[in-house]
Amino acid sequence: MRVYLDNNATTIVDPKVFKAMEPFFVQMYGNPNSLHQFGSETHPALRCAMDKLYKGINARDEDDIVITSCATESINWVIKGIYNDHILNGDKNHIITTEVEHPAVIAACKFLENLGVKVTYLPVNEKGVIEVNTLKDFITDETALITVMWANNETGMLFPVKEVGEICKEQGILFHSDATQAIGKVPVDVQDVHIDFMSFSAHKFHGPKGVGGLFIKDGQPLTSLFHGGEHMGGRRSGTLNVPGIVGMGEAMELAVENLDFEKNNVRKLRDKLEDALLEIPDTFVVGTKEERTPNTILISVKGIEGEAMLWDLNKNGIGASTGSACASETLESNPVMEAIGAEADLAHTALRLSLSRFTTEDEVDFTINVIKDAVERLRAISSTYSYAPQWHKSGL
Ligand code: C6P
Repeated sequence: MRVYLDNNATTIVDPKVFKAMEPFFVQMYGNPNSLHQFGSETHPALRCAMDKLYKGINARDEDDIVITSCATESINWVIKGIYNDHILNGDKNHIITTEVEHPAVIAACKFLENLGVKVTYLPVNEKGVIEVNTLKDFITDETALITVMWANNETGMLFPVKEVGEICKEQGILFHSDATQAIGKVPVDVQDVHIDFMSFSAHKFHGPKGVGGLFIKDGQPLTSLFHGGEHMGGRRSGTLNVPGIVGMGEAMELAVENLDFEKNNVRKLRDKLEDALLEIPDTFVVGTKEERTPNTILISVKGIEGEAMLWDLNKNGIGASTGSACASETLESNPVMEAIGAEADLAHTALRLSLSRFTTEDEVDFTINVIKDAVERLRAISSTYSYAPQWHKSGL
């Protein structure tokens, strides 16, 4: 059996999405900006996809969405664009974000720090989320941007974006949220939450890789990263990725249609897996089930290095991760576990299991058995666990 439990890294393309994309590779391959029929025959599908996208997040209209290549691009665009428009060319010099953002946010903020921008990285509580009161304490007259993720990629924890949006509105601060892990898992409504910018990537919700988007409220100005032609109204130059956009539109529509399925069915399987794993002594999961996206578990299994567990799972055909795919090539400890205050050796024991609407109960049952066997075997040879039985009694 092959079991894919790394859906926060990427997801399978829904066959319906693939089918919608197919005609735009070898039949309707024209450049939409060309004046001949090869180009213009792609227009209806592009318009339809843009409609599905803006409706999926309840934006005002398609002009509020700019297609990019991925969330990383969208995030870099917002952060560097605001630097250009409001910090370099204004009187503000401060950005607030969190310690547990995706590397795309953290690295873009570090880049700006090197250029002299002040950045506050908000700490998180033991559940891995920020406290709104702490955020208020750090706001100054110089704060140009607050960037807080909608859902964390490692823990699945949902962030208080509605409250953050209200604070930003009251104080006249721009608000960006990285919703990459929220779309398709929980409702994302840009009119319900006061939000100026929101980033997303199609491949996280069963769309293709290499295409994403940036929601820009009321199409407000944001200096472009990519200069060139007049694509996307001149905001993001580069020939349109027609199959990608069509696929992302289809994936968005399906994601919204499947939200109840996520909330009920995916969550039921996730909870079954989590409850079974928590029966193993000396395990803990970050954050409560209710406050997380329905598909994610970040579990610590004391005494077992995450990489050793992954190796064992992989041998049995199960794909999982120790955390963000962007950081997992290095054997560093899980940064979110560190941010919640876990000891370094515990932060090395993180295992991220992320399900999708394609995960089956048989796969979950198989995974439970494999993990239980692996824990028994690996703990028996673990120098930190088998020789330190007192861990059983101690808490975190
Ligand atoms: N996180 C993970 O394993 P791209 O790669 O640009 O499509 O998405 C970047 C990104 C941005 N924000 C969040 C919250 C994300 O989770 C990701 C992608 C993957 O957690 C790959 S590093």
